[in-house]
Amino acid sequence: MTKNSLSAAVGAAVFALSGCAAHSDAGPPMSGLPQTQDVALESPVIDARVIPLTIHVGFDHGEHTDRTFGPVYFYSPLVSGTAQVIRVRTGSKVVFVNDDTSGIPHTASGFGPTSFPAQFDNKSGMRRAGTTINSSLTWSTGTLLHGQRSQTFTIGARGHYFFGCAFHYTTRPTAVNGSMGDVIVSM
Ligand SMILES: [Cu+2]
Repeated sequence: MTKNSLSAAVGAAVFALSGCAAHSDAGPPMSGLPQTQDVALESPVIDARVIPLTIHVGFDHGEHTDRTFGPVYFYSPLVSGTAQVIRVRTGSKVVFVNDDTSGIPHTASGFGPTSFPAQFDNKSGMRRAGTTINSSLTWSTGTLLHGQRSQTFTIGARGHYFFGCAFHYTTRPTAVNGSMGDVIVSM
């Protein structure tokens, strides 16, 4: 095919596509648009029942105000980028890794299913405990030094589980206080 006949073919394809798009305008009006905005505001549900999900821990992730849970800090399923509420399928497996570029130690420690507590109230804190993320106040990664990975946790029954860092959780996170807490949603 010569260059000219190729561009002619591409032109025809573009014309066909735009004809298609014009035709679909007659269908349900803009049904995709609000859905797309919802996904952007609430983190997507991740299925990690077969391959464990890495949850990255560090100040690099900053603050994010979740539509359902409000401000959360410093935990993310993304290597870089903003903090997120972790939404996963029930039975998923997760591993926390401290890859904070500042080199500071952190933990992820459960606060139960009700709300962020007024102060850190996990029973294990800097000691590694448990392998299930559930409504207890006992599961914890223990202290994760820079580069360390936690034990593998299995996500328990449907619900939402608040958690935070034994070193950097001060009180309920607000958009400005930098209190290191987040939520795992099992769904
Ligand atoms: Cu911390």
